[in-house]
Amino acid sequence: MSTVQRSLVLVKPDGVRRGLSGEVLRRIEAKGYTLAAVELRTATPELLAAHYAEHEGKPFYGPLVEFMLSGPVLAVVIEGERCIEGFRSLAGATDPTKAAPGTIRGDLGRDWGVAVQQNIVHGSDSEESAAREIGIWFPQLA
Ligand code: RTP
Ligand code: MG
Repeated sequence: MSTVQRSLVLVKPDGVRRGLSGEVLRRIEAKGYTLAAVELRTATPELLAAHYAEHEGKPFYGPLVEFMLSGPVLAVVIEGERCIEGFRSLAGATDPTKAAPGTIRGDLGRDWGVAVQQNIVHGSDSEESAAREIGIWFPQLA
């Protein structure tokens, strides 16, 4: 049975700064997902407050928002059967030190000794999150 999904992927400021945007897109396309939207964006505090609402109040929230404002992000909507779970597999574990080799975070990320995990990418974690996040970043697609 077909369960085509869309997921919001962000190449975070560390990934863009390190020139990894193309590598992330390459892995998404090599996996077989299609790109429904790709746009280099500068986040705003309002946009990040909406995007990271679930993390408000956690110790890493302030540093996370500051990090996400430190440079442009590549905002991407991907499409394909079960692509939400599929991209989370491509991304690997949140902590790039523990992420498995073969994943984006495992191959390209490391601990930089900073206050928050800089882990190159974000990917929606459920259909509900994907719909919410696509509505925040690409209201015209929602
Ligand atoms: P994402 O939302 O970025 O796809 O990553 P995730 O689901 O694997 O991680 P999540 O728990 O949603 O956390 C969001 C982002 O916050 C940063 N973080 N740092 N203790 C820490 O240093 C810490 N914990 C979370 C990471 O950038 C993580 O991706
Ligand atoms: Mg998350």
